[in-house]
Amino acid sequence: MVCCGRALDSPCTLALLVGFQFAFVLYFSLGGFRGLVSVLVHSSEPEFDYSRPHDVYTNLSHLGALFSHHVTPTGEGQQLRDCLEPSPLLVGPVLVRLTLPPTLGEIKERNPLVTPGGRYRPPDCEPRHRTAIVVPYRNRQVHLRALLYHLHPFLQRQQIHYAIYIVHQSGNSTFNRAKLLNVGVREALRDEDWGCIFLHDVDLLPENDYNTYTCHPQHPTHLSVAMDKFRYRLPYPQYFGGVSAVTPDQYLKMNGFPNQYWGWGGEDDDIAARVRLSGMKIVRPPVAIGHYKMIKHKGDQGNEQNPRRFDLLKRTRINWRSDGLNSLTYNLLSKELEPLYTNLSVSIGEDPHPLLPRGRPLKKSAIPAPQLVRKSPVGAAAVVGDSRANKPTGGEQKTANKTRAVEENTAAKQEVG
Ligand code: UD2
Ligand code: MN
Repeated sequence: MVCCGRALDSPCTLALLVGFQFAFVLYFSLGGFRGLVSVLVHSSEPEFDYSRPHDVYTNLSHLGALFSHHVTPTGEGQQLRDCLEPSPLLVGPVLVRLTLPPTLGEIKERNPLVTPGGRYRPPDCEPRHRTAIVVPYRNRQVHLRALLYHLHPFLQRQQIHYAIYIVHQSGNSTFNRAKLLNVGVREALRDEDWGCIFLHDVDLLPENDYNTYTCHPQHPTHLSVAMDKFRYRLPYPQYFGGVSAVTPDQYLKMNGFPNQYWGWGGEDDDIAARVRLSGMKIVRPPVAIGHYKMIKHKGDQGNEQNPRRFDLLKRTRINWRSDGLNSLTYNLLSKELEPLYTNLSVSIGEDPHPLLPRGRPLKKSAIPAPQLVRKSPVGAAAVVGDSRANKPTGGEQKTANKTRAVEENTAAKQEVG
């Protein structure tokens, strides 16, 4: 330090100046303070460049070729190898098309391997995951087309066996998202022994295909952790809205979802509370992966804010065991295997506390008499207009048995609890 006490032109001062300059340049080239911290403290978060997204149909052309030449990749009768994990088809960030989605016919043309009901199995390997995507729905045709255009290729690149279920609330009564989800889970499990069930808003489009549509074996997963709507941050720690996933066992453990939330809001927080009350926790992908874009929209008629949601939330602790999968009632009006999705049209009854259009409660005398809804007996949903519900075909028998076992199991658990 002796030499530094001298005049400005001393070699030591010069060296110090050059040193500072170097440190300054380094600091900014590493992205300022944040960059410096991430270099010094090694971060386990993966990094993706969202400024250069891939087309969502990238890497799928070889599947189209397999289809058009009717080639079985490993030869007739030969067993397929297990699909690799992670899928070699993944690309990371994908472009989200928010406006003017193609027609359903055009989307089908781009997805030749999707079979009626919106189902898919990888043709060239044995899938490791079986996932049902359940979407609560009413009157959002443009959003639905955007979702189908985006989600089909997104899931095919993940090489999973999947199906998309649209649970359409028929009639004009107040929308009930959580109850529609309950219906979707139950009906999907009657179809097939799904290992994982996704609960998916129609207007949310995933931006990174490393966000795999699979379940954690022990805990419910919340996938939409970073949305453009919330500036790519989790709005609050218990947040469970948007896109989440459960295994059938996890779903049973939490007695499904509440049936009493009519109108907008609260049901997602109730579901999050159920996860905790039933002894599980919420798991999430890293923020860098769980990116979603939400198609901008106004509030829907018939889905006004639910003024009772805060009161209901105070009672989740008391209500969750009696309100849920074990108290679910509905009428399945129809089930159609559309080219890109399974359409479940369902009557789920009336809001017992309906609102006037501007969100004010109706006077009691003006409330219509409650619709008589048949309670679905354990193991057989009350189905109208679908004879297969009473008489399952051979193929359906296995999964129907599994559903029944699952439902009986719930009943048993309920008694113990
Ligand atoms: C938030 C949550 C959502 C849910 C909702 C409160 C996000 C990204 N999502 O969504 O998961 O908790 O708040 O209920 O934070 N829908 C129809 N037709 C209708 C009304 C609703 O199809 O008329 C469906 C559709 O799938 C939609 C979902 O219900 O995406 C949620 O409704 P929203 O989009 O109006 O509510 P939002 O965006 O505030
Ligand atoms: Mn929305």
